Amino acid sequence: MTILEMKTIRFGILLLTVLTAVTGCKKDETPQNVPVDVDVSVSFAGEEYAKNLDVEGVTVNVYSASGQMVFQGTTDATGTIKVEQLSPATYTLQATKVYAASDFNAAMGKTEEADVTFTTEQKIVEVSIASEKSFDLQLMTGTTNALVIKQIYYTGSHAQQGASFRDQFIEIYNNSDHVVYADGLYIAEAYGANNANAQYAYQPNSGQYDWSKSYGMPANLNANVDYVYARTIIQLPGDGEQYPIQPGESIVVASTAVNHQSPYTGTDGVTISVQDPSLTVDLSKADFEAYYAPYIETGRPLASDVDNPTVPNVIVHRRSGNATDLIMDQTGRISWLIFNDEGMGAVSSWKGYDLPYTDGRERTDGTYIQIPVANIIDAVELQSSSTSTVYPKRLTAQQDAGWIAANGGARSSDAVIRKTKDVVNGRRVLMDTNNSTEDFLSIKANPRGFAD
Ligand SMILES: [Ca+2]
Ligand SMILES: [Ca+2]
Ligand SMILES: [Ca+2]
Repeated sequence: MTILEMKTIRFGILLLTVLTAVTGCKKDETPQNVPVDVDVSVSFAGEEYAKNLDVEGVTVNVYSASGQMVFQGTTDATGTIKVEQLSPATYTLQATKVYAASDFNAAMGKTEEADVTFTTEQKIVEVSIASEKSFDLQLMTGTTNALVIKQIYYTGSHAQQGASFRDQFIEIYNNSDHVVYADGLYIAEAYGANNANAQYAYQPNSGQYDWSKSYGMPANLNANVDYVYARTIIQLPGDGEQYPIQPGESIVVASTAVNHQSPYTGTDGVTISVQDPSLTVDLSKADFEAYYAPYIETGRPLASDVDNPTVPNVIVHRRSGNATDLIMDQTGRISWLIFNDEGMGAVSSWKGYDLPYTDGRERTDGTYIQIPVANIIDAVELQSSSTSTVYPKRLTAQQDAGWIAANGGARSSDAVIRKTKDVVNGRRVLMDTNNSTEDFLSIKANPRGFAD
């Protein structure tokens, strides 16, 4: 719509309103249909953005109830725009700002390769002479969904005194006010480079693999921005409505669903026990567990990988190398995500690619499955520790602008967990600004616990 058209429409609305007001009003009646001016303000969700990014020049769109854009403009230095002469009605407000990667990186000290888009929710508002006259919109990267990764216990516990990698788990939380089904949910690791090696091609800013150079990668795909690449892929079972998660409740997916604090018998008949039970956790009441033995065609299943008959097993689509259980990288150099297969068909039919060898060698074994960003529900970028070198990110700012690390590092009994943002009618709403540096903190692993 051109400005002239918009002006014409606005004039039309105004004229109609004036006519209605003139013909419909009795002497001492308040005119209900006179146009009103409203202020729309934007702010960035998350302190890091609020501190470093400018609220000026953000595009604000106003749509009618039927979805027609009735106004578009950009915010001033205070992040506000006045929308004048809106006729009383229901409107939808939304704001957008796109940063070129170089601008975003300069302002934020980041290593993004592609444009970073911020959007707000579509806020539905009633505008009338009696209504609120100012509205706030929060700018965020990427999307937020009902299900979020709440806790990742990837470090495990002390190799001798604790349970090493055996007690690892991922907890997934329903952050919404309605029931969500866990059935069919996928969990995967986002794989990537940690060090540069002349064998492979890398992206210039992030230092991450340049997957567009992988053998057989279609040239029309935005291989580094629109996809992530995974080795481990597991899926929760269920027929669609078998595993409801209530609002404010979570599910725990255990590597092995036993009480790791007590001795148990391994599949080889040998007792597995820990010297210091306080270092580990009880996962006997987990909702799901990874039981890898049925998937191991060659080699020996792991003795500690027992099958708790009361805890349903996940479907294992891809194992990391020859992994004999769901064993997460205890140093945290692998990030984790949950996703669905909407519009894609079962993950078993998805394409995989190998690393981008600079010599262009043919590799058709599809080691790393290509997961569309559009199918990602939530993702968390992990690093090896909160102080040392930051490894190249696997996720763009549209999934996770930051990263988080468990304080104690590998085998420390520490987990990363999402902070609580709000408590609404007793239900905790966890923080999800798609920046895990701000959304997460480190605690001693505590299945179904909360950070704060
Ligand atoms: Ca297991
Ligand atoms: Ca089981
Ligand atoms: Ca998120």
